Formats: sequence, C-alpha cells, structure tokens
Amino acid sequence: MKCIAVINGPNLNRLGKREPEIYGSETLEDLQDILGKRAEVHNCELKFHQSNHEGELIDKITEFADNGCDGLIINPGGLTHTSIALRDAIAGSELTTIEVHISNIHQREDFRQTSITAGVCKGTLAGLGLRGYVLALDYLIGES
Ligand code: CA2
Repeated sequence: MKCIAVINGPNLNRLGKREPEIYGSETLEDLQDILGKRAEVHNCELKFHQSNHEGELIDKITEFADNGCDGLIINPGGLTHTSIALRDAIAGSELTTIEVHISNIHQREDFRQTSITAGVCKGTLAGLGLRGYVLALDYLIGES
C-alpha cells in the first residue's frame, strides 16, 4: 500500500476561521476528510500533520521518509518564503514532493513571490484552493 504524507505549516490550523476571502471557508479538518476519502478509494495510506513549529515540521518530514512514505504534499505556509532548513529537510528526505499553496502567491505581496522550498519539489500548485491538494494527491498516487 502506498503511503502519502500531507504536511501543513504555520497558521494553517486557522483555515476556514479567518480570511475566507483569501483561503476559503473550509477547515483543515475538511481537508483531511476530503483527502482521506480519496486516499481510501485508491487504497493509499494518508499521514496528515500540521504544526506551527519549524523544527517539528522538519522532524516529521524525516520521520515520514524513514518510515516508508512514498510521497509528500507540503504547504509550508509562511516558511515557504524564509526557511532554508525546511528546504534542506525536503531535499534530504528524497520524497517525491509537491508544494501546494491555497492562494496564488504570485498574485500577492512581493515577499510571497519567492519560494525557497519549491526548487527541491517535483512541482508546485498555487491558487487552486484545497483542490490543489487533491490534484497533488492524484499525481502522487499515480507516480510514486
Ligand atoms: O496560500 C497558501 O497556502 C500560503 O502557503 C498560506 C500561508 C502564507 O503565508 C503563504 O504565503 C501562502 C499562510 C497561512 C495562514 O493561513 C491562515 C488561514 C486562515 C486564517 C489565518 C491564517
């Protein structure tokens, strides 16, 4: 059975509770539900994790990689634009990784235009809302 990890970074636990005009009204629990159902249909195991702490995210990436996960979907939140350490963890994990952003970071403030982490990912989806995670999951199910 394939195993795909889904990791969400800082503040994404607030999804659906604030700024719905940017991030929509669905919650992180809704996302877990949607992805969980899709994974089940494809006989795929899903590991879901959110943290507001950079070090914890790094530890989780390593843990998922060491414990046999085949692919990673990550929304690093604000760490996308700042974290070399997270980039190193993704690269070091050797997991096929898709970076997802709910909003289109390229249409937003200048400081969101650069992703430090995207360069070590297989691909990036931005601006498609929660659908981006579903598309990433479909890709990884077919790929890894
Ligand atoms: O568009 C995305 O998915 C982002 O990764 C979300 C991050 C932001 O820093 C990135 O530039 C783009 C922020 C996540 C904050 O999420 C909230 C959601 C609802 C309420 C408050 C924060």
